[in-house]
Order: sequence, then structure tokens, then C-alpha cells
Amino acid sequence: MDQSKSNENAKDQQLEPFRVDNDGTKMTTNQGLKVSNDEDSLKAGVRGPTLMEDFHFREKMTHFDHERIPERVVHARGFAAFGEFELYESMQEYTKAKFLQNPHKKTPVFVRFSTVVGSLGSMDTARDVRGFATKFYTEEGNYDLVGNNIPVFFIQDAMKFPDLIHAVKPEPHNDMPQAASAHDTFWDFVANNQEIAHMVMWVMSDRAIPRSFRMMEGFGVHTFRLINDKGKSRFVKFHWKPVLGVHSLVWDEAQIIGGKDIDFHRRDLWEAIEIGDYPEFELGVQILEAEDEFKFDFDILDATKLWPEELVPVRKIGKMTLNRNVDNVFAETEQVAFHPGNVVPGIDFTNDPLLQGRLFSYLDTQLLRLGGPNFAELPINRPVCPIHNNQRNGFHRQTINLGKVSYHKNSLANNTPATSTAKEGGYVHYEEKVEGRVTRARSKSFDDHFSQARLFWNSMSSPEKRHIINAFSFELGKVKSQSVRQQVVNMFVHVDKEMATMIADNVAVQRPTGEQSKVTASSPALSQAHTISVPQTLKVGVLIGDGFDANEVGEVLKYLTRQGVRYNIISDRLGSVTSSSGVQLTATDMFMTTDSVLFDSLYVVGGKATNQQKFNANMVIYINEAYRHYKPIGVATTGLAFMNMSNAEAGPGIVVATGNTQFAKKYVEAIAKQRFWQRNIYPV
Ligand code: HDD
Repeated sequence: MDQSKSNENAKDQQLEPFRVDNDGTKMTTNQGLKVSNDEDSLKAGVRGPTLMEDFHFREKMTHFDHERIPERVVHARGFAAFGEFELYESMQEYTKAKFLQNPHKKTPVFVRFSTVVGSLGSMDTARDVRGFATKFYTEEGNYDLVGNNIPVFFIQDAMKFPDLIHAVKPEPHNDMPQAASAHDTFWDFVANNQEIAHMVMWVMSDRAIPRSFRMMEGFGVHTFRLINDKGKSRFVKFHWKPVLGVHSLVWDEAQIIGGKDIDFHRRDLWEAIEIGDYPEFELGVQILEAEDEFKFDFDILDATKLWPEELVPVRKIGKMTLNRNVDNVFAETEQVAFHPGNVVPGIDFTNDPLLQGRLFSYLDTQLLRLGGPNFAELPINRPVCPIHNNQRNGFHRQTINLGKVSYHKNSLANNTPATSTAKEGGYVHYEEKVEGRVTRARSKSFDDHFSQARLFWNSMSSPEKRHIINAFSFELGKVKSQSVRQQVVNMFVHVDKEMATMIADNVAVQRPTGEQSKVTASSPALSQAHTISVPQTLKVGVLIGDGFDANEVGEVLKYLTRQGVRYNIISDRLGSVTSSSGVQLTATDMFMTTDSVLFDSLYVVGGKATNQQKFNANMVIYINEAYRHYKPIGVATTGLAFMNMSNAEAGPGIVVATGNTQFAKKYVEAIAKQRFWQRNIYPV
């Protein structure tokens, strides 16, 4: 498919003149000079020294030497895609933002997903928060919704951000561990900064190991404001809801994937878009009237708190579809510069002290990372509306400003570029009344760190609770300091006593004596047990050898495709596998090059191979792994013998074809469910 045609929109058109295709061209230097030899440096004699006058060598090598830019201080590892946001209903009553006025209006977007802690080359499946940053290229300028896949944050005041990141990044004396929070300094920070309690519950939950970027929620986290054309302000929280539901890996699987396919999440996103399984997210808003600011038992300016959806419903107002992969990861994904301060009229900030600090940090970090003040001119960062101001010069300036006036106010250019009134689209900050004494202090209304942490715990299903206890035990199990382990357990008793006691027993510290929070409420929306479960885009590994039943298998594969399930054919070698009747399928993977953990389900067909013993051993390894990761397994008639060799026991999620006229249908239903926790493979 010609991708440039598939997404004809203002941003795509703007990018077009910057695209360069070298295919079929002649090589030149950066000065446009045709190159006659690109393999040998210029020498005094074939065995002699290289000459200073070799401008081609110097240019090529210097450019190479300068290819790297600093990675992001957080969210270094990320992957992005282009798409469109389409509004369902007018939000005119609430906001004057132009891209939120007309139903069906489409706005081009660029979305970058990321992990927080790991370096640029770290694994995708680390236990971590995921960044979910969206740039809307609106007619009024860029609007950036720079969110995460978790609705709350670690700290309440941006002043503490450098401390948080220092604690969670690899420890400075030995630069270990990479992309992991399971080490002493992070947990020491946790125990000594208890505002983190709620966020840590989320990070220990399945939310921190998503199955796919396409299957996680996104949250703006902070309370923002929507302002309508009458100047009325309301509070708002933004949500992205994945159409495929919220799904996760299991921890053991996530760790194995980290080795088998470090690029697991970026590959998943890339491939889905390449084959037309476009990821979709609905934009939701929780809107709160200004007069309800103090209605809750938490402070809406505190980023460690969420608004339970049961109290403030999420209204879905539009859908974002990611439909085009980037052309060049460095030019686009790496150079994109997000900033929560990039807003449009109709969207404004609140006094959340975390948000206020972010409004400084992002611009500051771009200056260093992108090497100067002109990064907004990079193609990926350019707004799709005209830019006119008196900013000039600086490294890498591209705009050629005409005329001699570069100051405001002036008479020589009729006082242009001119400012705009609010009516003309000028951004006017909400005139909030502010009163107070200058102080370095935290509001008392930010003091309750455990009620919502407990609300989260109360909302979990029992498998989810088990995973949280296991995650705490894993992380604290890696903490060398017994004192830190004890402090953490003593802290989390305030969330749940039984949970903290089980963790204490696992990590060899005293059972905690404190009391748990009295909160009994729960919020079903927080549990993944209630999410959407559909088979579309899930991936099946078809384990197959020669001699399979072409009728049976052919029907199943056709049905999978009809249901939107994707499959790969896996055998002991690449190339053809032949059925008992001579029908051929092509194995695109072999046991050696892929792994059970890279699929949502296995379809066990089996068959014959030159080295039958080795084939059987591989089949068993794959089946056992899928089984212990709670995955659905479909068993063809010829596959039963292989199941019998494995540890898998008949039961939930094992769908057998023999004597089952409904096999394909039942198997796809099982695929949609993704996990069968009843197997209870890891008793707590
Ligand atoms: Fe941040 C990057 C999300 C708090 C300072 N942040 C960054 C990215 C995301 C977030 C998604 C990556 C953007 C991209 O893909 O390029 N950050 C959040 C959320 C937060 C948050 C949801 C809390 C609600 N961040 C936060 C604080 C500070 C920062 C409190 C500092 C005061 N964040 C940064 C940064 C980064 C960044 C240092 C690094 C690279 C960049 O900005 O462009 O400025």
C-alpha cells in the first residue's frame, strides 16, 4: 500500500517535501558533488597515508561521529506512529478548542509510546509505566496530551521528580540493573516517600506489563481545565480507552520475551499497522463542574489520586486510529518533542504542583536533547498552521525571515505580527483567582496516601491480587537491604494486612504490625477482569510438521482469518510442510527462531519430521510454556499425541478438535479470553 496516500491529511502533506528517496539515484556529498569512489580513502600511494585533502572522507566520518543525540532522561525507549483523531460529538458546551467542535472532524496525530526507566536499547517488556504521548496537529497549533498508561503518579510535587528518577534508574556505582525497579534505591525511595503508595500498587499490578501498546489505556493523569467560549471553566481528566481492551503479559513471560524479542512491543505495533490492523483508542473525558472542586475526600489537584469512574463517568468523545508507521525512526520518533504546555484555546492548566513543574521541564529538556531553540522547526514538530513571531536565529535555524523588523511593538511593519484577542483565537489564560502566602509547603489535603491504594486493591480480582503479591515479592526479593524490605512491608500493611504479611513471609522480614486502611469501597473499572475480550489481532503459533490433515487444519486456519486472528506457521525448519494428501503450507518460523511466549495461543497440529525426537522435544517445550503462561491451546486431531507428551492437563482453555464439531468456534472464544487463571500454576 502506498502509505503516503493512505493518510492524506495536513500533517502528512507538510512532511512530504522533507522525504528523500535515494533509490535509483547517484551518490553525492552534502555539497551536491557526485562521488566517484565511496570505499577507499584518498592516499599518497596505494599503501600510503591518507591525505588531509580527502574532503569526502572527512565529511562522511564527521557526520557519522556526530550521529547520536542524548537519549531522553526518562522515556528514552519508545516507538511511535501517525494517525487521525475523529470527534464523535461536539464539545462546544465545554471547550472552545476548534478540534473539539464539529462531529466527524479529523485531526492528524502522532503518538509515541514508551517505557520510563530503561535506556534507548532496553527491553520493551520491563515492569514499568508506559508513556502514551499524543500530539494533535490542530489548526490552532499543536496540542500535546503527554500521558501514561497509569492514571496516577509517583509523587505529588515536581520538585521530587529528579529524586524519584535517580532512585529508580540503574544505581550509579555500578549502573545496574537496567530497566528495572527491583533494586535497593527504588524501594528505599518508596519507603521514605509514602505518597508513592497508590502508584506502586499500579506498578506491581498487571498494568505495568502490557500485552501490547494497542491494549493499554492512556491517561492525562492531571486535572486540566476545559474552557468554553463564554469563559466558563470546568475540570477535566483525559482517558484513552483501547478498543481491543486492556490486556497484560504474565511476569515470567515478560522476562523471557525481554531476551527472545527485546523489540516485542514495537514490533507488535509496527506489524499491526503494516497489515492494516490499525490500533484504535477512544478519547474519554471525566468532566467536573467548577463548583464540585471540593466534593471528594481527595484533592483533585493531587496527581496521586484518580476520580473513580463510578463517581465521575467517562464520556467517550472521539476515536484515534493509528494508521501509518513512521518513515524514519530518528527523524520522527526520536526528534519529536512533547510538552504538556503545548495547549490550544479551550484547554488550560490547574495548580497541580506536579503539572506546574512539568510545564518547565519539557521545554528545558528539548533544548539540550535537540541541540538548541529551533527544534519546533523539525518537520515532525512543526504545527500545521502558520508560525509568525519575532524569535530569531540560534543553532540550525531554517526559517528565512524576511524584512528588518524582529521586534514588538513596531511601526515599520504596522505592528505585525499582531497579537490576537480571545475572540480572534488568541490564547488567554483562565483568570483563576489565586490567594495565599508564599510558602514551600504541601497542602494538608494531599496527606492521605493509602485510601486510594486500598481502593485499587479492593477492586482487583483474585488472580490480579496474586500477581501483585508475586510482583512485590519478586522486587523486594532483589533488595539486598533487609531494613528496606522491612520498611516497605511496614508501609504496605496500610493497604492490606494479609497482602503485606504474605510478602513479609516471602522476603524474610518480620510480619508487619500496623493497621490497614478502613476503605471498603471498590471501583470495578480498575480491574482488567472486566475489560473487553475480542479475538481480533491476537496471534496464534501453528505448530506443525508433515502429514497433517489438510481438510481439518485448512478449515481452522480459514476460520481464524475470518475472525481477525493472525497466525504464523512454525515447524522444525523454514519452508514447505506437506499434508497427508499433499497440500503444502509454508513455515515462516522455526522452533529455533521464535518462541511460545511470542504468541497469544498455540494451535497444536504436530506431524512428522526428519528428526522426530527433536521435533517432539520442541513441541513439548512450546506446549509446556504456553500452558504455564495460562494460554489457550487448540489441539488438532493429530496434535493430541503431543499434548499427551507435555505437562498440559485437559481443562480450561484447552480446546480439542477430536469429536468436536464446534472446534473452530470454541477455539476462537478461548483465544479471545487470552488467559485461563483457573490453572493456578503458581500457587501463592
Ligand atoms: Fe514526563 C518525558 C509523561 C511527570 C519530565 N513524560 C515524558 C514522556 C511522557 C511523560 C509520556 C515521553 C514523551 C515522549 O514520548 O517523547 N511525565 C509524564 C507523566 C507525568 C510525568 C504522565 C506525570 C503525570 N515528567 C513528569 C515530571 C517531570 C517530567 C514531574 C519533571 C518535572 N518527562 C519529563 C522530561 C521528559 C519527559 C524530562 C524527558 C524527555 C522529554 O521530556 O521530552 O521533560
